[in-house]
Amino acid sequence: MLVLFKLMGFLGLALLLAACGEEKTTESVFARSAPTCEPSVLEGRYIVSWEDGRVTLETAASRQELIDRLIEPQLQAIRHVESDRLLPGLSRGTSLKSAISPSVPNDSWGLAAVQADWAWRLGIRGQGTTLAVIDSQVDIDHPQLASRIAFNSGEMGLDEQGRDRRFNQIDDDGNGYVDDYAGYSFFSHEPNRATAPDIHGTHVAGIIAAEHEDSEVRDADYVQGLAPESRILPLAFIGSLGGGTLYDAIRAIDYAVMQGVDIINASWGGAACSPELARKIKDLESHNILFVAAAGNRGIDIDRFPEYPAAFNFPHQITVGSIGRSGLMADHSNFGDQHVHIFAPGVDIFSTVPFSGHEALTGTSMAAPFVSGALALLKGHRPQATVSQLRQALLQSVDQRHLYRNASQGRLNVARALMEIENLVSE
Ligand SMILES: [Ca+2]
Ligand SMILES: [Ca+2]
Repeated sequence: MLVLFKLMGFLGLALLLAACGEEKTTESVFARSAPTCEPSVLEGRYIVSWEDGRVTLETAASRQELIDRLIEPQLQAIRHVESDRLLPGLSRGTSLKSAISPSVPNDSWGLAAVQADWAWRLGIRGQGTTLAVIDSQVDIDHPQLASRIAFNSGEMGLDEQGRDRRFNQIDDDGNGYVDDYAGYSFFSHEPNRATAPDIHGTHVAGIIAAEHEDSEVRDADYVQGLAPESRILPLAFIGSLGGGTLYDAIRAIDYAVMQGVDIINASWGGAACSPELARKIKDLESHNILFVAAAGNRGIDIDRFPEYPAAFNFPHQITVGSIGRSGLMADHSNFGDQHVHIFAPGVDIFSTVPFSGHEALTGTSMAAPFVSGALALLKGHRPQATVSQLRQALLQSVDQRHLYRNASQGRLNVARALMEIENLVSE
């Protein structure tokens, strides 16, 4: 609670005032934000949070015009208002393919380091779990991902006119989204519009769920997902700007809740600027959804220099930093004795990329999906486990070989985490 109030104090005094029953005014509904947030403001775009729970995007020529036209007449119906912003996303992983010998294309040191095959040998593969990858566009046609997508049956097959429901521009299942047969792309900001699959989201999805090939004869470029029988719900909001908008991130989170996912992977982040984003992520706990965030790639202590969502520190959140092949923390990785919870492999990680490709990338964006995949294994093994039991099993079973600067002082170990969840939750 203390963290929440600190956060609210920093992000949105208006929220706190409203909660204390102060008179609402056309000025008090505006969330205050730190000066560091100002550069990310998208001019003329406002996120309006209504008392009935809706969140809408409103455009206005100026703040005064918004007040006169919308806020003043409907003041009692409005909870608060904030500027839409650009969430910069994490610096994109560096492609290292050229630095790695083509003769060892599927180097999977990360999977070995977390002892993933211990789970697979027991048949524990993430069955029955769904993970939202809120990121850039996932390549849903990648041969190692196509079977792992959480397709929406209500937007599949033929409609009454014999047209393919996937592309008929009709919301066939009436869930408010047209043709959302394979997740959805949330691009409300025209310059950010993306249509082609992107390397970042595709790589993250593959670390979690890339299908395993049973054949002894494998493609040279074969990778293995940590939870190869889990399903990925691709929710794209990071586009050509190299980031995404706050409003689109909020809508993607809402969609993930609507579809009842088990885990959200958030390999993105930036400045602390939004009370509404904090509220949405906080609310995930009541839906029994785990929120996994990348710690960030600036090599800094986020206890002192917080980045968000990494540093929200909600009880259903796990923030992940990176280790390299040596087992030591990677130079790029953010850390924090309170706000980072665990480390996982995040250097030279091979995974899927668009158009049937595979590449090695580096960053906490790669470490977070290791933890998401591990949670899918635990959840698949003990479907009745609560969010707090899953988180506890993961964080109590870490390898503490080095003096890691995170709350568990450890790094991911899948084998030990599985033993831990068996201790916590009986069959
Ligand atoms: Ca629909
Ligand atoms: Ca349709």
